[in-house]
Amino acid sequence: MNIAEKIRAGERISYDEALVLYDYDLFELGELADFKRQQRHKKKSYFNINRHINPTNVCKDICKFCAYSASRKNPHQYTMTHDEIMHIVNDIVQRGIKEVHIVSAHNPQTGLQWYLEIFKKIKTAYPQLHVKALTAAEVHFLCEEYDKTYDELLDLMIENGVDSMPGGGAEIFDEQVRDYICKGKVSSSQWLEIHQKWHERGKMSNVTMLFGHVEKRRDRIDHMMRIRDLQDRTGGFNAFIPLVYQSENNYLNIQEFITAHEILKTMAISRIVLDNIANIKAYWVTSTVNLALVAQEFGANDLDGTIEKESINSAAGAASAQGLNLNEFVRLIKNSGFIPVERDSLYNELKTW
Ligand code: V47
Repeated sequence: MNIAEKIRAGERISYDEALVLYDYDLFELGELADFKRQQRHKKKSYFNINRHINPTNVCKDICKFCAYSASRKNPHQYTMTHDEIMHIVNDIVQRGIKEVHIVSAHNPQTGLQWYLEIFKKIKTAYPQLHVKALTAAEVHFLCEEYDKTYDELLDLMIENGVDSMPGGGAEIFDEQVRDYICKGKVSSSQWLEIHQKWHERGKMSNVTMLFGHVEKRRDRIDHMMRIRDLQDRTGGFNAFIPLVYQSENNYLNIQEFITAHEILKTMAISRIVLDNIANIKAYWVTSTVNLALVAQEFGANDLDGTIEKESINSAAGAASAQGLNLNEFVRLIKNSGFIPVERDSLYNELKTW
């Protein structure tokens, strides 16, 4: 059987075979990825109505790709008070938003309670609002800073009302690349250990991959393989999210940008390799909306959400400082030939638009 036959027969492909897929013609690869997508989701494309909040940009870490952190190229330092955060949350709940995605920089000045108590305040006021918060990178930072074990911190997150964990901070798991782009932050094995422990508590999370910088194709496949291994053991990942590197205002200094062709190939391969993760997210913030719409034909079945406001990727050049209008979002999905299905944060279907 050749690789394409194996994929159509539902057989798992190896690291070497996944690497060979990059040499396939883009449209042949797209057809294979679409075959896998349609087996699970037919023509449905998921989205949710969500809001991102990034409460502080003060950061102890020094990731080269980051334009958001005030310790890098961003001179505008800020840290929100809980009242400021609650003001946003009060407003979004009134407007029907169902998920709040809270991710911060690693701020050593606020104390642990500033990070945790806000979840309790939100959950007490709005038990039905899904709180997706704290990346594994933040978890690791807080544990080091405040002398907690991962187990202790994850339990505190649950006690305070965190429902699921976002997939940030995974970057690229290859240790050499990781050392170059974000030395000193949570290591690959620590990132995976934190998510494993979270899944063992019966909780779900996402996983990202930052690509299009110095990594090679083999590093992306290695990243996917490490994710597939953990997912085999826990089943706790809801979605895989390939994040396209944004080049502005940071210290990575990449001269040659990744092509749309390579982005689509990577999306398609992730759909094929990650046979145990139901959802592949085309995150329009970093891919552009147009390419995310095309990616629906290359394996992606999820377009994240309306977002409203986003600070991390937009600091590096993404057009996401403001989110997308809901009706416009729905119209775009429909016009691209897919069925817009609003989902909740755990991928239960809420409404077909
Ligand atoms: O971890 C930072 C990335 C991530 C840049 O779980 C950059 O549903 C591109 O993880 N270019 C945070 N990316 C965002 C994130 C996320 C986003 C949407 C949904 C979910 C989810 C998670 O942003 C960081 C980092 O990998 N990032 N700088 C940059 N220059």
